[in-house]
Amino acid sequence: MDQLEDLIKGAINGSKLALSKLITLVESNPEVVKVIANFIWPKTHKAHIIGFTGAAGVGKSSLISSVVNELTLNNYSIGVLAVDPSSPVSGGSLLGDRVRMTNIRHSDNVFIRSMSTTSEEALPLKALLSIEILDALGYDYIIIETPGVGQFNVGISQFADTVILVLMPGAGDEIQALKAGIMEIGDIYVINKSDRPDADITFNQILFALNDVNRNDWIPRVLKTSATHRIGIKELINAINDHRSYLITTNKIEVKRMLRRTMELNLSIKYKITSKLNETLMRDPRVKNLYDLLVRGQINPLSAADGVLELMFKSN
Ligand SMILES: Nc1nc2c(ncn2[C@@H]2O[C@H](COP(=O)(O)OP(=O)(O)OP(=O)(O)O)[C@@H](O)[C@H]2O)c(=O)[nH]1
Ligand SMILES: [Mg+2]
Repeated sequence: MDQLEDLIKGAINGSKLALSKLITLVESNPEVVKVIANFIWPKTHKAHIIGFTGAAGVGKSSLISSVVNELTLNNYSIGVLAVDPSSPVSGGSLLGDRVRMTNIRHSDNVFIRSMSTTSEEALPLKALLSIEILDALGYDYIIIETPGVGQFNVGISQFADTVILVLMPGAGDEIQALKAGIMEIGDIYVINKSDRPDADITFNQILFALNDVNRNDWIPRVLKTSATHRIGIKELINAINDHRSYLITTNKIEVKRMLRRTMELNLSIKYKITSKLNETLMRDPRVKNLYDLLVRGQINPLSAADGVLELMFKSN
C-alpha cells in the first residue's frame, strides 16, 4: 500500500507516469481508492467536467483535441478521459486506435487516458474515480469522451457539468428519431464538420427541435464547428465557460456534484455486489446445484436467482 501513497504523491508533484500507474491500479481494483481517499475527497473541487457525446465518427476526439489545444494556450491544465466500449481487450492501455487525439499539442498541462469498458453504464466506476483523482490533483478542465451508441448516452448529464452533444451535417433523421432522448440532455449542441454541405440545414433542424423542449433557465447553445479546419473552437469554449458561470451563479454546480457522488455510490454498490456474487458463485457448490437444476428445467431462472441471492447475503 506504500506504493499507492508514493504514486499519489508523485502525481501531486506533477508526474504523469505516477498518475498513469495510479489510474491503472484503480482500474484493476477500485477498492484501492480507500487507501488514498484522504488525498482525494476532502480537496476543494474546482475542475469543470465536460462530457462530449455523439454517434461514432462525428468528430468528438478531433473536437476535443482542438479544444484542448486552445485551452492550453491560456495555460489551463486539462485531463482527458476517452471511454471506449468497443475495445474490451485494451483495458488500461494508453491511447487506443479509435482515440484520434494524436494532434494534441504536447504539453505538461495535459493528461490523456483512454479507458475501455464493457459495461452498459454511462460511465464505469473506474472512470468516475479517475475523474475524482484528476479533480483532486487540480486540473482545471476534465473532458470525457463517451460514445453515444445507437441511442445517445443519456446518463452523461449525471456526471458531467456541461454536456456537449456532437452531431454532423445530415444528422436530421437521427434527430427526428431520437428527439425525446437527445433534446433534453445537451447543454451545448455542436454541428461539427460544418465545412461540409448541409451544415446549415442540420443547424436549423436542431434549433427547431429544441423549440419544443421546455427547459428552465439555461437555453441550450447551438454551434457550428469544424475540428479539422479549427473553426468555431473559441466560440465553443466561450459557450462552455458561459454554461459554467450559469451553473455557479445558480448554485446548480452543487446539484451536479451531488449527482456525480450519488452515481459513485450507486456504482460502488453494484461493483461490490457483483464482486461478492462472483466470489459466492465460485465457492459455493449450492450455486452450482441451482445452475444444474436450471439447465434441467427443474427451476425457473428467477427462482434460481432468488436462491443465489439468499446464499450470497447469508454467507456474510
Ligand atoms: N471534414 C471534416 N472531417 C472531420 C472533422 N472533424 C473530424 N473529422 C474527421 O472525421 C473522422 C472521425 O473523427 P473522430 O474525431 O475520430 O470522431 P469520433 O466522434 O471521436 O469517433 P469515434 O470515437 O470513433 O466515435 C476523422 O477522419 C476526422 O478527421 C471536421 O470538422 N470536418
Ligand atoms: Mg473518438
